[in-house]
Amino acid sequence: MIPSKTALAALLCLGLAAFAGCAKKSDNSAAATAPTAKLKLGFLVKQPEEPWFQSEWKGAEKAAAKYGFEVVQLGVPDGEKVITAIDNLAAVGAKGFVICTPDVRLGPAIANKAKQAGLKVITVDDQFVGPDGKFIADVPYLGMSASKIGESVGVALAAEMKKRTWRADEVGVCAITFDQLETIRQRTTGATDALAAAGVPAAHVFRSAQKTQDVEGSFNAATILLTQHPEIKRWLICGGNDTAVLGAVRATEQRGFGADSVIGIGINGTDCIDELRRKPTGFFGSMRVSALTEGYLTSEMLFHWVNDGVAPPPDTRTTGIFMNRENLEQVLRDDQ
Ligand code: FCA
Repeated sequence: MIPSKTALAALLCLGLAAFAGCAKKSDNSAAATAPTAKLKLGFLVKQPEEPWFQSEWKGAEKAAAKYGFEVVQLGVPDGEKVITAIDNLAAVGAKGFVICTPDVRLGPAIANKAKQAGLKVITVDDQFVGPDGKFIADVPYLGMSASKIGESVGVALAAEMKKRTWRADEVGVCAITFDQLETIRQRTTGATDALAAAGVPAAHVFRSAQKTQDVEGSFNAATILLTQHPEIKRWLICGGNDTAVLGAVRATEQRGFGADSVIGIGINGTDCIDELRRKPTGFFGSMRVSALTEGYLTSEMLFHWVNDGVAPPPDTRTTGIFMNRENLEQVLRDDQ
């Protein structure tokens, strides 16, 4: 079940209360015995209900176990929660945090707040944007090679289209967009560019924006397209992540399209595992990127920065591999 925002807030408070209690205890014992309180580092994510972010947290825990720090995992679905989380991290003596922000335009406020509180910041997935609309380059970032991964979605869609002997001029492309997030814009553009290169006419590429980055948001965006284009009998679906494609596939099913007339390929490879374990659906596969590795690497970089004074590289990119019903279990075994 997806926890409500109120429930998340309550959890956050509970977590922090427990946390403040721990910090107090160890302060007392530190005075009496040895200064062995563990270093605390935060890992803040915009959508804690999304398996992608839960996998990043797992990766962060792996790094914490290796280097002996404590990772404080907090869900920050809006700006207010981010600010409260930073205050609380500072209050318990944390030294830094990794964040996937709920809104990239909060970047300058988050960076300032962290600086005032003496916390180091690394961004993961969604890069901070300044008031001039440009990325804030002096906050280290780690994320997907978005255009390349999008392009490989388009190439894989075209390959499956050809395998099924569908003609490039008969298919419709349903591209679920979320252009306010640059990494997502690059992914969907990469996919549609590759489809154009494979011969799909521009007039058959339909883009529809999600209002929210979840299954419901893309279901609604896709339903608009399907209503507008009853002439299309075979659909290729792409989007910024798995949930974008899942929602669109559900929308096609509601209109009577099955696995034989839809090819949907997502990105992440974390939010589609149950789907790929089911009998074939229009959700054909996903470009799997290792969220575990992203969580691990960003936490490791933060640890070295705080502990050893080694600043992280400004921009680190990850790549993906194609995952479908055939290689799913093997890919999952290889990424643990
Ligand atoms: C964005 C998306 C996530 C994930 C991440 C790498 O934050 O919303 O689903 O794809 O980039």
